[in-house]
Amino acid sequence: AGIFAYINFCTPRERKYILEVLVNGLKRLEYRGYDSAGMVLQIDGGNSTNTDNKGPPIAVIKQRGKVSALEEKINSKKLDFEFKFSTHTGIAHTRWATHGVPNCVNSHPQRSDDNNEFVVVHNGILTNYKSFKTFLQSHNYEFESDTDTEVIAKLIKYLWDNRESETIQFATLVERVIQQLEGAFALVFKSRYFPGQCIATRRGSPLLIGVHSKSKLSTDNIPILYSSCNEFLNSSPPKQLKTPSETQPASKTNPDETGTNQSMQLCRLNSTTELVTQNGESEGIEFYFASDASAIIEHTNQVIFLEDDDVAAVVDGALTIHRVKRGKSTESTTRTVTSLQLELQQIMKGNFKSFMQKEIFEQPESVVNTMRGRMQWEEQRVVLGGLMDHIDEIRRCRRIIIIACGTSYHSAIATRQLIEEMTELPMVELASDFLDRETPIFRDDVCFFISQSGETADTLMALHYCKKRGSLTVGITNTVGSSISRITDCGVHINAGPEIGVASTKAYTSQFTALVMFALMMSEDRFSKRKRYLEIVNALKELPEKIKEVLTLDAEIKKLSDSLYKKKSLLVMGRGFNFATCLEGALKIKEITYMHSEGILAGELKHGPLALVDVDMPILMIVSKDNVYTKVQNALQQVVARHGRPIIICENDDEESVKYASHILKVPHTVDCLQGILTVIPLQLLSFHIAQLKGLDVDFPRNLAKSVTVE
Ligand code: UD2
Ligand code: MG
Repeated sequence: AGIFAYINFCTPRERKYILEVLVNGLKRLEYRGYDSAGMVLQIDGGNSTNTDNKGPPIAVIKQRGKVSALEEKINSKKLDFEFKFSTHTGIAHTRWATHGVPNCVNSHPQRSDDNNEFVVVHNGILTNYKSFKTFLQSHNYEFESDTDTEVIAKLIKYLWDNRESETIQFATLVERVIQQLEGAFALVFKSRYFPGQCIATRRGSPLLIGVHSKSKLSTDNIPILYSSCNEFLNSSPPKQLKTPSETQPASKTNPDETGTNQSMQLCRLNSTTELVTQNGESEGIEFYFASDASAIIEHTNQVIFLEDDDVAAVVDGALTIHRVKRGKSTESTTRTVTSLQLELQQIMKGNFKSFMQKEIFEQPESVVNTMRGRMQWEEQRVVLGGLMDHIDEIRRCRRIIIIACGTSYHSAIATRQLIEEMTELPMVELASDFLDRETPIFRDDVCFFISQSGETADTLMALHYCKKRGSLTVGITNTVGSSISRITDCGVHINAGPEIGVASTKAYTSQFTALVMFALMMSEDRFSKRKRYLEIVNALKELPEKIKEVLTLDAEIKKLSDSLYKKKSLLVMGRGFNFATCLEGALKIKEITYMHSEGILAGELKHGPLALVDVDMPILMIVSKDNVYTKVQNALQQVVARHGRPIIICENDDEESVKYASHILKVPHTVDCLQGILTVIPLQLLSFHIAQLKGLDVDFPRNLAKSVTVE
């Protein structure tokens, strides 16, 4: 998803121009993937007579599909495109559904009510919106969408409706809102009550501000304004917001810090804490808010990166940064205006050669998003909300049958051993073969269907087949509102974000992670599995950092691909927890490099594949320090005895395996059942670099489609 906002203050701009800037901003973010788009615009310059006393009216325009479809919709409206705004705030958004299907009403901006009193755009996922929804509904706030985001728009209106003072500031309302939110967000707000203002904030999702002005800026260091909001939190209802699941009770705040009216005073703007132009005026200043630098760079290279829980306010062309409380003394008390350097531009789309490469490098974040709100680290618990209502039934079942195709099938292979260990139940099936065999299915079976798109034809047919036979059906998909997500009885959205490259990468590691979480959830109250359970929970916590470490192998892998890209074949060998990596690695190579590649179970070597081994045959072996380490060493010896000189992916401290390698790729150690996530990434990178060297289109390999919706 993407956010782009544009504010021109005392800089006359035609509506046409403003629209162009907003649409263009969204187009720069298109590469992130989305399924719908929307924006909020001012209807006039604020001079109209307000029939409803709510401030100048604003328009929310939304459309399912491409940004260009939104553009068409706007152009078809009867708007005066030549109208000149001296000051205007426009906010635009591309959405990727995480709550509710992609449609107009679920798109952003979300609004507080029919009059658009408050509107908001949101990137990220809230994990505690449900209790607020119930709370607000009980106070007669009517919801129109299925999104988590709508709660934010309603909540800010609730706080406004219950304000203690007429002079309350927009930024203060936003501060109060975010104190109630859990999960990840980047937010930009606009309100009819605060014309000419725009408030932005973030936690866990990126957001930056670009500034463009004719004259020099007043400062390069914007001091943060601290406002202790204790006054609000300690006050009695209805101002105090309580919900059934309130996790941060107001009493937590230190009473010493309570100062009456302090918040109001501290929040007041003064010229030393504002970013304006040097002549002390804000005339001729323009601001851009975006979730990604690539949308801003064409307008300005002067940017401010917001930190978690910063609230940035543009009021009458002046920018201020607010925080509720001063943090540790080591925390910076200013935000710096920095110049976007080439270095930074390197992390932008322009410098990723393809979606696939971008998605490979996204994996430290995408696995976090898969775990967000579900791994409760402090309690060492796993809560897959989508399975809660059915987990007992799943625990009681006779068999678990996991059905999938391609990469999704490999994620099932990768986690089968753990699921087996924790539940003593599963089987894994290829959807097409499962159907060909007309596999017997019964009412006491639980059938899982894994698919990134949620539309994979064979998997979908297997789902219908199992449903008809009365089994419980569970989906694991990346696409909210997809057929599999809708038709299954329950399931897990992996929340990896849109995957555009045809060769699946981040969806694989997120499916893997989700299935591991499922195995944990199944065994959470089994005393005999407790130690193992905790070991895995702790490893999941460290996983994102370890993925980052693996990604630093990129340059080395690029070099390695130089020696491989002219070869005809690559054998990938391993066993146990790494077997799935062999299959998935070989699939990546086949898919995008068109080179023959085969994933070989090392235990099968003697039964045939060994005949392929000689001094010329490229071989890659995966070795981990797990229960099959000695057996893999044996296989390695057999390969070496036939003059094979394998490339070896092993753990950092493996001194033994490296002796026989032509090339070594060392990855960090994690718990055995997660090692496959760390070992598959070098193979994703390898296939990417080989395809690059061969001059192939990595994102759109020949003969393949992103979602296989035909049998
Ligand atoms: C929900 C929200 C999530 C977050 C969280 C906070 C949605 C879609 N998700 O996530 O964003 O706010 O609550 O607690 O609103 N389902 C299927 N088949 C599938 C996948 C999912 O039936 O293939 C069902 C699932 O059983 C559940 C619903 O869809 O009823 C949402 O699934 P989820 O995994 O997004 O659920 P959860 O609780 O993690
Ligand atoms: Mg969302």
